Amino acid sequence: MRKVGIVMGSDSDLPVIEKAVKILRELDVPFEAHVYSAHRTPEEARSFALNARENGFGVILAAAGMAAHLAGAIAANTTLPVIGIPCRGPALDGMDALLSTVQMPSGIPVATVGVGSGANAALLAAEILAVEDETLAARLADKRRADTRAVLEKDAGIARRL
Ligand code: RP5
Repeated sequence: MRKVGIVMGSDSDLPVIEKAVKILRELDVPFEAHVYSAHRTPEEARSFALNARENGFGVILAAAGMAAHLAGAIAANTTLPVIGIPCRGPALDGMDALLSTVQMPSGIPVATVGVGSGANAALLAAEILAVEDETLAARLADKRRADTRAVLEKDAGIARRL
């Protein structure tokens, strides 16, 4: 199976990435994580993206906050699918990163999830890899069923409590 590449702009984005890693581990999806910044280490970010396909990656998650150019900068240098995760910063509650990540010019797409949505980013990455992987598709279906059961248990719990 191809790997999920995870790039974060700073180690301060780690709490968001940990949500993604938890899901990838649950689904047994291989991944590799790096701290590369579009602004502070532009050469490393570029080189990672340029070599990602030949290095065995199938999809890339890019998490960044503030003027979040990381996902776009990665997408500019690969035709692998890139999923942007806007992270909350000290001002504007993540709206700055959300708009910076989602508003890509035509020709260079970034599939953007919600602010801080590491879990959905990982699920989307797994769904992309599962297009050609029946075993992973079955694991995703099992997870959906387990998540559904968990909500129905909460429903029953609420009925008992009220
Ligand atoms: C962005 O700036 C990073 O992705 C992070 O969300 C934000 C703040 O970075 P630090 O100052 O915490 O390193 O590039």
